Amino acid sequence: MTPERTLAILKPDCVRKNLQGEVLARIQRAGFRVLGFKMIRLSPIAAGAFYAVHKGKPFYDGLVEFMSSGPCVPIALEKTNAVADFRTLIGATDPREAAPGTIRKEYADSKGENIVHGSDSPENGGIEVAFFFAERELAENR
Ligand code: IDP
Ligand code: MG
Repeated sequence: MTPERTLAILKPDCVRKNLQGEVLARIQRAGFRVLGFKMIRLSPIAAGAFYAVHKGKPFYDGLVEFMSSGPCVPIALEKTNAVADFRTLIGATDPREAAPGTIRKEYADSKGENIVHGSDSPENGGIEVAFFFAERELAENR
């Protein structure tokens, strides 16, 4: 089966808590291959564009403010069934509802500040990886 791509983002709360290494280690131990990662600070415009699908929802402005509040770490990942397996690894959006042992359950404080992003479909996995990475930044890993 062809490996699938998904985009993870270690969100600003993850970076502020110095959990980047710990969370990435868990991702790697779960069998994901890291194709690329970088640390950047999103502008409010870039954060708003990335989460454009949520525009108009009550949490949108807070989400944009949070995601642009400090550096974050986008990570391009590859694995068979990457999108679904990654969402299983991170758990439900709200850490209170996340299964025991998931990354959000263990590290997240709230539904808004929930440590990590994961793509929601294989199609969006490809689109979101391309939002942060040029193909030539990933090609060396193949
Ligand atoms: P997901 O990250 O689990 O895919 P989405 O529904 O796509 O969840 O929402 C995107 C992000 O927006 C969430 O990860 C979280 O940071 C934030 N968010 C979603 N729903 C709420 C909410 O009800 N209150 C506060 N923030 C929210
Ligand atoms: Mg989502």
